[in-house]
Amino acid sequence: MADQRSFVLKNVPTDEGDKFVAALKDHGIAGIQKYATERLNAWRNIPLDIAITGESGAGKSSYINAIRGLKVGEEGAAYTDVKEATKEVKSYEHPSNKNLVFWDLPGVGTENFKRDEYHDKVNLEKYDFFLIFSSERFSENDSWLAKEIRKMDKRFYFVRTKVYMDIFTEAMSRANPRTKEEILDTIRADCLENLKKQGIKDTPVYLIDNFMPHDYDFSVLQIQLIEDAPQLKREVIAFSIIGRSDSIILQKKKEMEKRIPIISLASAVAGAIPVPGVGATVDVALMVKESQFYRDQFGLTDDAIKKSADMLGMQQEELKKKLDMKTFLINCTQKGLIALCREYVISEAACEVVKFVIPILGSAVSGILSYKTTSYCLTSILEEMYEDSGKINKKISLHLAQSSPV
Ligand SMILES: Nc1nc2c(ncn2[C@@H]2O[C@H](COP(=O)(O)OP(=O)(O)OP(=O)(O)O)[C@@H](O)[C@H]2O)c(=O)[nH]1
Ligand SMILES: [Mg+2]
Repeated sequence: MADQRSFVLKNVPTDEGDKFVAALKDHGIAGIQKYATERLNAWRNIPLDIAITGESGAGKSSYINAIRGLKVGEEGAAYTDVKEATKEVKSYEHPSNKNLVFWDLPGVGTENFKRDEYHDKVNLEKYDFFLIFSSERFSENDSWLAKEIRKMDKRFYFVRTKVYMDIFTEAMSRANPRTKEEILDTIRADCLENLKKQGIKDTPVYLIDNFMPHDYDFSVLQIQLIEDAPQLKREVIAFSIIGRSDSIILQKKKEMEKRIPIISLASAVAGAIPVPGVGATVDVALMVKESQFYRDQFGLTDDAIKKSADMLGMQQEELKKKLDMKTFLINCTQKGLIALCREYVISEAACEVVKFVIPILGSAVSGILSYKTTSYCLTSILEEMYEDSGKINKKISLHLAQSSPV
């Protein structure tokens, strides 16, 4: 039995295999289950502190509200104003992950936060990562901040806000307004040029508007945060961000795909529910939990669908029907998933696995079949939900493009 399990562990396509073998050796099957659950939830316990800094009025607090989906006046929203608003450092936990913390810093260079006191007053040392915000022309305070962060050997991105206003103002003020792309190119080139003058050449610049999170570089910025973080921190951001853009859901899908081998492995060695008709058992409870996680991540829960439908001025059911969403046909209960597993087990792909391994392995085949079954099932559900989420994105983008005045 132990040999068979080791065989399964060594032959599954995951770099987590050795850790599972160690857990099995030390604590038996219970060790495997425990390790899998801990590994799947590890991202929830990794702290990541992101400082939002820049001059007063740049839109720092508004950005925090935008990523948390809140408006000033709603419970938990950051206070913003047309005059200096944030007078002390305040932290905002991400609604879906309390360890991902955005720190709303007061503006640099004001009477209350003079530049030479700023570093100590806001304790710049304590953050993992910085976003420097600016809303107009690149300022001396911006370059001072960039250099200060560099001195600590930490990373930052430069974020230019209120770009919708720039485009709007251009249309109002010029006889021959430049195109949206020309204006954005000009702003970007100016920021990069100014950073270069400070000897900073490799810092990305993102152009956003806090009130249009579906547009400009808003979601590109969130994706970049994920890509630049090390694996576990990457999971923290990918699974915490709320976003409807294609790039965000793709990033989420990529991170969720990496979890499938872990779950399949746990299912192969410790699955207890038999798939009728074959000698495979699966950990269906783990699969149910994971498919609910997908639904949550892709904005396909009832609440999330309602929000999207409201935005589009539709009823939930109308939206599901119009987009021909398949997700809701998947029955993510224990019974529903077992039926889906069975579909795989009687498919040709599974027969191939059986034919190939039975002569060599004898009864170890059940572990492999369980692994493949779980993996197939989760991959199909993930794919289906990803597609449905993409359909909603497309519909919303179209709707926003049609209702934008510029
Ligand atoms: N049009 C537009 N207005 C914005 C944007 N971001 C912020 N604002 C407005 O700009 C003003 C200042 O925004 P805040 O978010 O309070 O700026 P802050 O950087 O937090 O300022 P301090 O707290 O004083 O440091 C508010 O009136 C916001 O509504 C944006 O992207 N577009
Ligand atoms: Mg503020």
